Amino acid sequence: MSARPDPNARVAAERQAYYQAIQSLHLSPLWEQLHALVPMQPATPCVAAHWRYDALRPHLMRAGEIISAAEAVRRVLVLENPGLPGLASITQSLYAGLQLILPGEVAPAHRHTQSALRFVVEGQGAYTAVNGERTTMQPGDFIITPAWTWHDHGSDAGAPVVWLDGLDIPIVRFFDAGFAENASTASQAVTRPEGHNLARYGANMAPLREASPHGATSPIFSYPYARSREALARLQRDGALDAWDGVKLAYINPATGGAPTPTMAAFLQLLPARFEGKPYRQTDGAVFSVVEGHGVAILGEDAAQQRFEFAPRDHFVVPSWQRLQLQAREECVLFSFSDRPVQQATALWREQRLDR
Ligand code: GTQ
Repeated sequence: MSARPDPNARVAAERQAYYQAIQSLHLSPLWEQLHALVPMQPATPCVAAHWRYDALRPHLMRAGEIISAAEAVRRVLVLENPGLPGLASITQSLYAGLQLILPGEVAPAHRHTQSALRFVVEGQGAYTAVNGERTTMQPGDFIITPAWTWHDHGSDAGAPVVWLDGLDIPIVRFFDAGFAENASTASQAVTRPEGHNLARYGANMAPLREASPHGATSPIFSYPYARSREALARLQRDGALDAWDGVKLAYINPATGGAPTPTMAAFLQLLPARFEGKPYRQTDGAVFSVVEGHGVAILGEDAAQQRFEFAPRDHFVVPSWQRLQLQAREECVLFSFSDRPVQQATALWREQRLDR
């Protein structure tokens, strides 16, 4: 056979030589990567994952034996997305972890430009201090730490306390805008009695002659579970049921009506017993913390479908644009958070509510 030069091979070789020639000038050809850079729909490396509390709890308690809160500064097991190894991220934009405080411990005061939220998972009687005021934690309480505010955690409780930490660490890393400082004392001075904050901002009222203390972040730093839970129960009694969400409310910054932090939105929802939610997808990947009840989260579809049978205190993550359907065996309450305010501020957020 005569060796005819293959025109395709010749072109390919010519292009490879060209790519090599421009590489040293830090130039690269867009046409080789356009489809990946501008995808037809979100193509995230983040995967769906489920952390069962029963399986994880012994390891978290073991952490309490091998290191103190004082030495660890924050004794946390990071919920790391299996698709994002080494990045300490649960989605591309968000960090989540479970923090343990034992009786008598203090997680020392510091501040950072990352915003944080807490959702109390187990135990009661630990506290978080923000801005000279402490809030005592009860299971299901939603607590925020505004960016650049001094905060320390501690416990006068008789038993371990565990909460979910949600932070915008990957967003701040993306913008290279991270600053942090350690305080000179482990516990900040308490200058206001507990509940002062809620009296000033938590009754749909506000002080007359002062601006909201944390700018774009909610002036309320603790949203007690009892109140949020009662609102959901009342709406359920009134029949205000959504076919996709059950009864779902968003936590708000009362000064703006928007999300409680500039980067993270948070939600609480009730699924009545035997609820079979319709499927939906949203561009904000979401982290769920199960408060009450057993149910199933059905993610994806067809061969790629995954079923997470969840129980109280379990956590799971739903990646961006992944189909999700929620089913409740008994009455369930779910907390969730996402980067929705960032996506809305940048006009990126989308959702699709599907019929089947
Ligand atoms: O409580 O300040 O899970 O700074 C990670 C980083 C918690 C906190 C985390 C933090 C904190």
